[in-house]
Amino acid sequence: MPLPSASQTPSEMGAAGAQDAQQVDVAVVGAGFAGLYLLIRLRRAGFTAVALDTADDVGGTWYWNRYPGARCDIQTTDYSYTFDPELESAWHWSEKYATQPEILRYLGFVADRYDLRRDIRFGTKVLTATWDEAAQRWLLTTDNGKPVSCRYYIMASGCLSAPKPPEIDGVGDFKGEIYFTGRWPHDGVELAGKRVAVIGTGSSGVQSIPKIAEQAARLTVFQRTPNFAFPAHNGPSPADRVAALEKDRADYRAQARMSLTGVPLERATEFSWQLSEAERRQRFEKALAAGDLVAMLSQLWADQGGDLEGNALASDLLRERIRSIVKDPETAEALTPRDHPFGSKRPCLETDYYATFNRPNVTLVNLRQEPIQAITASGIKTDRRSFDLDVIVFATGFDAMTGAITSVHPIAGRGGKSISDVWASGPKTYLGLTVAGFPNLFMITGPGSPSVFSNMVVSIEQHADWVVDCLMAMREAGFTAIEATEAAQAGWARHMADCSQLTLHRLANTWYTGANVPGKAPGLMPYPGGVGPYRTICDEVVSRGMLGFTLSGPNGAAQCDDGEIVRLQPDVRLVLNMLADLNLPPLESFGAEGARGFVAQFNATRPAGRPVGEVLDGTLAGADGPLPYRLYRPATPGPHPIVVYFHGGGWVLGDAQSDDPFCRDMCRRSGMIFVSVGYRHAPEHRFPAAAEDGYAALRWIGEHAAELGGRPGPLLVAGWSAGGNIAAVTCQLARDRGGPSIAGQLLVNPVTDCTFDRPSYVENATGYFLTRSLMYWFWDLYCSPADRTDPRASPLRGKLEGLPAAFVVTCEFDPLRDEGIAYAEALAAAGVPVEQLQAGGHFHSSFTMVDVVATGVDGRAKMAEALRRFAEVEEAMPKAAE
Ligand code: NA7
Repeated sequence: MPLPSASQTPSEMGAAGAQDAQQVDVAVVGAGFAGLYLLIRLRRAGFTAVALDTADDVGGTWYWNRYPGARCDIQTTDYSYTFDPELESAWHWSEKYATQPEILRYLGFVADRYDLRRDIRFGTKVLTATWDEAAQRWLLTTDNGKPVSCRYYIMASGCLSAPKPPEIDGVGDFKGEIYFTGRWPHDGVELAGKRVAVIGTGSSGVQSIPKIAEQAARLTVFQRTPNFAFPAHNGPSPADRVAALEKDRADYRAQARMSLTGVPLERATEFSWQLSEAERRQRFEKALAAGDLVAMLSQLWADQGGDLEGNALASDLLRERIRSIVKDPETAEALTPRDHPFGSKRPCLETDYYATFNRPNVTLVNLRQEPIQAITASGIKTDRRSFDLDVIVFATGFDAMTGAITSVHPIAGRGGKSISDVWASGPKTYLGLTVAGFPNLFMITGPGSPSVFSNMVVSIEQHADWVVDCLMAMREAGFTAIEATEAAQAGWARHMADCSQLTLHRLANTWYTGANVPGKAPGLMPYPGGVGPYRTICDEVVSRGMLGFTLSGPNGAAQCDDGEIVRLQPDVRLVLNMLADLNLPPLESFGAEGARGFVAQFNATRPAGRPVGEVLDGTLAGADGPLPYRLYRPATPGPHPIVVYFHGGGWVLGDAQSDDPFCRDMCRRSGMIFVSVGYRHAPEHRFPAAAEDGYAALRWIGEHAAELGGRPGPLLVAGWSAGGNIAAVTCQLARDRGGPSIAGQLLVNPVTDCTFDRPSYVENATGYFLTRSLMYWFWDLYCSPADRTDPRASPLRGKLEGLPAAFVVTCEFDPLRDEGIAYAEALAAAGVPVEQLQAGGHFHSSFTMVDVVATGVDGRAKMAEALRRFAEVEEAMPKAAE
């Protein structure tokens, strides 16, 4: 079959090629886990299908990666198809972690059991894929046999299928043997008595190095970046895991599908600071003994994956283990990862990896200290020495995710657009499944889907099910083309970016972010929001009428529900879904006492806040008697600036305890004393009690600043929600009543006005926890309608000139959003220096739910910076508190 010439239009190519093409409904590239399952599903759904693979048998990644020691590092209980219980009982894995040959046998067994080989064209490379607009079909040219004309084209080409080129000068000069772990010869390699080099210490290097060391006369390992690795403890599958699976297989699989990683392990919920050092070590030892990636990545403490301090505790324990095994201190140090947080780069499971460096025939070369200059005829030359070699093994990895699509063959979509061009600045996808401009093209575990952040088999089954269900629904409805919209795709990119804030992946150079391939556009490629949440999002796309897709068919049939599937921050979405599932009665229906009890009960279930230098409770003079306060002092040497803080709760609820995590966090971040004031509540004390208490507290704190450990000079004022209202009012009163002097005000989601008709009140009236009717109730309890226009209730109606500089925070999904923005704008119009943070995807409680809404971190960091600017604090905060 001749290649299409560049001058041919897609339609011409389609018309010419299509004549003698193999006609199918669906063509699939790849005959690994994904391709095989797709064939099963497509066939059962009544579609004609063909799979094409360059290999001469099934297996995909397990066909190619045959290097010594190659194994899966997800346990076999979980790394199996789950779609057919009979298949599960027909196959028995021999070990906890299956070897490459056993996995290949399994896939062969599956291919035979479902008679799949008859629909697979082995030894066939697809050369081009071109969308034929007129025919509304894809035309594939191949290097072996007929072209293929298909309605739908599915890339089941994996994530790590395109090996990276060597990237080192002189490879062609080497007179010895060269091998790539990802393309290992099928009949093995004789290494006995040879001088062998391995370049690369990712999973392939870590697995193969101990095996190669056993065979080779000499092994020299060339390491650029050490990885975190811990023992696999391979052997029989652990009894508890097998028992859990066998007790209720369906339930076990269902839990896996809704878990974050595709493996149903409970994640740690306690934060590192809630555990003693001994408890932390005990957890670490338990995870170490489990020999399980998912356990080590998720079962130590809740803050291990997203917080640098929590992560450092885990990283240190792993580093300590390396020193305990490797005898030569210099080698141990070279093997110790120090340039990335644990988990931000793919950790490895090892079997005798570190111990291998104690062998007399093994040498580690640290390329950070002596880079490779060139490969020569006789071996490898670094800038310090030369190594004579018989064999060089490249374990240098893959052009991951995008490479597995773009390097298969050129793909030309609508208007001849090439997918490589469209992705030149990084992959753009909708759900990691589809790409705008490429109708009827699907990717299984593509960039933008959980893929390599998950148990691949679970993700593959979910994707294949979603795609085939989609094709069936289209057939039913008479549609023949489907394409993601640009808006949906852009929304997915934003959601991906939001999710990645919850991880530390941005702090490492890895193949997850494209950093391993010179010149590749940087950006996190796998979806980091978790398998379960991702599945619910895909399902929601369907239940909302294929949101974000254009569907079309013959006779002008068309449908497009455009939009973004996730507009909330990922953790806000989870919190709101959880609250919706609880189906709680409205807070206002409890009455004031009942609502206070409910909030207290809720607060009791929250984890203890993060430690600060000191927390002490005291009493200050309010407007009409003593008031409690709670003071948070930073651990740094004082005196510190003082922030007078007012908690939220609609003037009715809340106390120091309710806003305790926020105060602790802000105290740590700003390096300032926070004094949380227990002002009087309505309905027992109606307007203006809270406002007057706020001002009285400010005065008292100003007068006692030195005793409290405060720095001489102006105070700062802050508050959230109704507390933001009191903070704003307090600033106005301080200006009008002769002090004390205030350096700046931080208003977080403040109540500023008594009007309820701004758009945010309408758009966010229900569904975002703080409802419009709850706000009505708060206002009714606090303030009679006649008093509401008083600036002490509605500061937006007051005089704004001469107020302290302000930082005003508003959230997109908050009824109070627009009055907060209105206040910021009015302050600016009155000549007050104002900065705004309009937080997209957040709700009213995002910033104060410190322990739950981790995406609030960035906002709180900005608030702390603003406070420090107001107070003219110049010295940098210690790193750990950032
Ligand atoms: P990885 O994890 O990408 O590892 C590749 C290794 O090769 C890694 O240590 C790289 O160092 C090193 N490397 C890459 N290019 C070079 C050059 N030019 N010079 C020296 N060293 C280099 O691939 P694997 O095959 O081990 O594992 C892939 C995945 O398969 C694994 O994560 C599991 O998901 C299964 P670097 O870290 O880039 O400095």
